[in-house]
Amino acid sequence: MILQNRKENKMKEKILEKIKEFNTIVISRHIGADPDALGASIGLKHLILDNFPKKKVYVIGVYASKFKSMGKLDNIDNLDTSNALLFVLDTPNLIRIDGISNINDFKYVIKIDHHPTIDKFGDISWVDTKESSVCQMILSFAYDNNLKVGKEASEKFFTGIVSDTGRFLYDYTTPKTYELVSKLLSDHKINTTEIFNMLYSRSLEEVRLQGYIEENMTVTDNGFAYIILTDDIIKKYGDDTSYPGDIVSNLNNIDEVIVWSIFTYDVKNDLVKVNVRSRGPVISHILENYGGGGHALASGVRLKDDSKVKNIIKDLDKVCMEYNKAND
Ligand SMILES: [Mn+2]
Repeated sequence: MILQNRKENKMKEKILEKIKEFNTIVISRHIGADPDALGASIGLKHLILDNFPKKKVYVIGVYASKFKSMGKLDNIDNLDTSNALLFVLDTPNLIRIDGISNINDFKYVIKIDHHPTIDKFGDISWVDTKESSVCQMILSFAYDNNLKVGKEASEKFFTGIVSDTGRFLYDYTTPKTYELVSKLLSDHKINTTEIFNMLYSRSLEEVRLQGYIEENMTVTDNGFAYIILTDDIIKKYGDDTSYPGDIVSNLNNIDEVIVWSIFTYDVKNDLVKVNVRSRGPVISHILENYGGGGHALASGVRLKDDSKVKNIIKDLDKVCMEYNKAND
């Protein structure tokens, strides 16, 4: 443990050195931005500028209208990146980096992530699957290096930690998480109510879609629950294919269910989105087999068509069966 910490502290020192060394810094994160990815990127930008106001820092990627209040994103179309430092946050594989076609266009790359590694990349790669969120990692980086963490950066980090821990529910919420958040809230008067409203207020359509799912999902004898949302259903409940991605986390804590999944036909983007959660069996490897991935207990994949849907259902049900057998 002490060795692990020593290694981590070295890494944090080295990351700070690189921030000091480069004048142009670009920050990216995974496609389909979520509050941790956005909070970490925008928070890191504020953190760098709070401490090194002369640096040029850009946060890139596709804008997420749902989280627009978290801050503006930048455009680097005309930026010469050959002497720039690139941060890739919260992204385990190259293909999911938002807004960057080739990381080799940058002089130096730092990866910071808490997903299991899929692609090894980065001149520095700080990956720790025990961390609740990348926001938590960057916050501890800031405190350990005695950096000034301003109010805006603190708000972003708080938002990401709250969101990725499911409001301190998931088991990688550790004493360290509470310690960091406690310091953060002591240092700044943060309007947590506003942040919780932004994260958790939902449209009536989305809530009704959740009702439809709860009413109509199939639950197998092995404890696997799933539903397939066709285009008709999506249209009936507001025509927004991002809803299932939020809803899936709310189906937790059902006695009869240990793994659950939503398959969503996204006709506009011509794909089938698969969101999977578990409160027992590890499911990430199954989704990796189909080209997706994520965390051990929270994973997903985007399929080009529905030809693999039946196989995924079969594989997930089998994982549940084996898990039940092993834990009988
Ligand atoms: Mn994350």
